[in-house]
Amino acid sequence: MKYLLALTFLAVAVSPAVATVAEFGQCGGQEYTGDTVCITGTVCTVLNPFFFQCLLPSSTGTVAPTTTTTVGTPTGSTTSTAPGATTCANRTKFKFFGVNQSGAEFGNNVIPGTWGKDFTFPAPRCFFVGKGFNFFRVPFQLERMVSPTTGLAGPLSSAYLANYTSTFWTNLAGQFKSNSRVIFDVMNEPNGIAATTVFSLNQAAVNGIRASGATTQMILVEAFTGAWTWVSSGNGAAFAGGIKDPNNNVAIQMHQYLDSDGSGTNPTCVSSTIGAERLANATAWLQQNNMKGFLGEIGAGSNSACISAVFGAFCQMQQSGVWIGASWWAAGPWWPATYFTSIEPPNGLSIPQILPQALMPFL
Ligand SMILES: *[C@@H]1O[C@H](CO)[C@@H](O)[C@H](O)[C@H]1NC(C)=O
Ligand SMILES: *[C@@H]1O[C@H](CO)[C@@H](O)[C@H](O)[C@H]1NC(C)=O
Ligand SMILES: *[C@@H]1O[C@H](CO)[C@@H](O)[C@H](O)[C@H]1NC(C)=O
Ligand SMILES: CC(=O)N[C@H]1CO[C@H](CO)[C@@H](O)[C@@H]1O
Repeated sequence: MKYLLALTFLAVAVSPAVATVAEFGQCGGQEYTGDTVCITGTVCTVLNPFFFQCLLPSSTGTVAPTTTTTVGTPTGSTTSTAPGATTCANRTKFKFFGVNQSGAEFGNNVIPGTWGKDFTFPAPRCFFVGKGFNFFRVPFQLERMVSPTTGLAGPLSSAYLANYTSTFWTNLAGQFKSNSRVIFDVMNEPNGIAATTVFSLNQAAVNGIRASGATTQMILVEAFTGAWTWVSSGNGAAFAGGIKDPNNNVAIQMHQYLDSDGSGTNPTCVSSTIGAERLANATAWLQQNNMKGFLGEIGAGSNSACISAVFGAFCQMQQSGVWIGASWWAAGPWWPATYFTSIEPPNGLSIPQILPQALMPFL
């Protein structure tokens, strides 16, 4: 079992330097203001109104005009010939949008484990901040933070905590309780516990966090199962009463993968519409119960069905008004180069296609 914290960075404007754009780099699209000249051998290719990309000439797609960075039609009135869902009308942007940063929770069968061998601390990623993302979900291992021999009430491991804080929060001021860039994420996917018990444990965590003096930050509560079975699993009934928070700043975190069993282990998506379909029930539940949702994990393969499915999921979320944020699974330096949902720069498999085509349109 793992406790998770997540934090947000304020987005920092990055002025693009004048340079040629590398293969797979962005070279145009709606609201894009960066460089438009592709590196020799590649051409600026229109993938959708939001994203033109430097690709080898053999790639399919329309070559972008060389003199403009504003080609593309406004959201909602498109006449684009791009295939599949590429526009999303009448949406409200997420308050928080980012990635999962894995590493400190790795090696969970070796406690406490050795830094650099069993686990690591991912460095902050300007790559994402520069693109406009503002949220990082940072998992850690509970048994490393609090030794099993002293139990939950024992002291925090100062070495683990120090690396956690120094690696991620060097530039963030103060203690957690006064740090407005922190969001508490109570526990990742609590599994094998009755939904009503999970609800009670989350309520206890919220009570404890507020009692510590941390009254300003948002708290995300989770249960096990994906959004698609939020209601049918009994979580909906257990959480319908609502977590009581004196500061009224709790959202419900759910996860959703788009492969056949919803585990996020297969790069094949069920269909190009499975994202919106799997979220529909949870979206309706949030609306009916007047609650806010946060999609803490979503990931899928880099193929056209998955790209459309992820686009459709985010479109529904932003049109619904009840989802305040999302984070892509996953970044972190220890994912193998072949990991199909990796968005770790520079070569993560999600960077060339899903990032520009299904994530960045929703920034
Ligand atoms: C946009 O969505 C809001 C909320 O659902 C709705 O009230 C409004 O009429 C919509 N506007 C358009 C142009 O569809
Ligand atoms: C913290 O990081 C240092 C390297 O910066 C490493 O030597 C040490 O083992 C780490 N400790 C823990 C508990 O992660
Ligand atoms: C969600 O699905 C359940 C069945 O699993 C159904 O009973 C319920 O009506 C659905 N809720 C909404 C809001 O669609
Ligand atoms: C698909 C996937 O690997 N999901 C993982 C997300 O991260 C949590 C831990 O933070 C794992 O439990 C999930 O399996």
